[in-house]
Amino acid sequence: NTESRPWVDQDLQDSSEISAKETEGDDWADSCEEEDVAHVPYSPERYSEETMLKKSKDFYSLMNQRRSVRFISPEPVPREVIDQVIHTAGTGPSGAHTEPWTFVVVSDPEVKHQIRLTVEEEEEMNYRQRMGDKWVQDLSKFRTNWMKEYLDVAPYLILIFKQTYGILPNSKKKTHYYNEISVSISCGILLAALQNVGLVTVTSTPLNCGPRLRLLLKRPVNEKLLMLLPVGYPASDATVPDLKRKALQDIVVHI
Ligand code: IYR
Repeated sequence: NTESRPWVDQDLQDSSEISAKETEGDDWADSCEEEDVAHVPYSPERYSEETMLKKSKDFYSLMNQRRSVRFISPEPVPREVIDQVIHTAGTGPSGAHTEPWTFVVVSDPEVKHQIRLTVEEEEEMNYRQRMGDKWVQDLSKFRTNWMKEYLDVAPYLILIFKQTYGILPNSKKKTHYYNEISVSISCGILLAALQNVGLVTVTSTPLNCGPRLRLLLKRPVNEKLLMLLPVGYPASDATVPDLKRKALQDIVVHI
């Protein structure tokens, strides 16, 4: 399977790469079916070294305040802000510019509740059986469990799907190179964009919920759930574990 798709690095394999097998023998587009594109000049703003340093520190300070928050306020958030942060996430780089992402924004209380029921049912089995004692022990300091009140309470749930392949207007399949890492990068940009507007989230990757949530949200089979982000303002009594981050010298190597 890997042989036929050389862009799939062994280390980047995931369950969706394996399940791409099921699509074998289907009608894939040839690259000649896509149009050529013009190359145009690019000259973005350039800053002085002093300004660069200031901006790099300011951005660090903003991002260093980001925390995974599991206590979210029900207070409404402007829909336009959510749309705009997703617009920003969509600026991410992607394999062969395939933009293999779908952001499903759920604000309907009934659908949020269905998502909660699904996630809690699967997470209870994850914590009780699938994850195993070591994993559950490793998480105990975060005081997480399978109960996810934020899935009802947060004004928005953003479910990020990776499109494992595209579907062209002629209904042939289009290869989405590096779709998992492309969408993951886009999620990182989304987290930064949320932080930038003072909203909070927790990066949840609900184990074993993908297929059920995909069906619940009526998404096509080429889409696989990558991440679920409950989004809102932090609850006034929100707490976070008092974690420390690694020092710069412990994460960088200059050669
Ligand atoms: N997905 C579960 C468990 C979990 C796993 C890791 I790794 C975390 O850093 C936190 C939680 C949950 O959301 O509770």
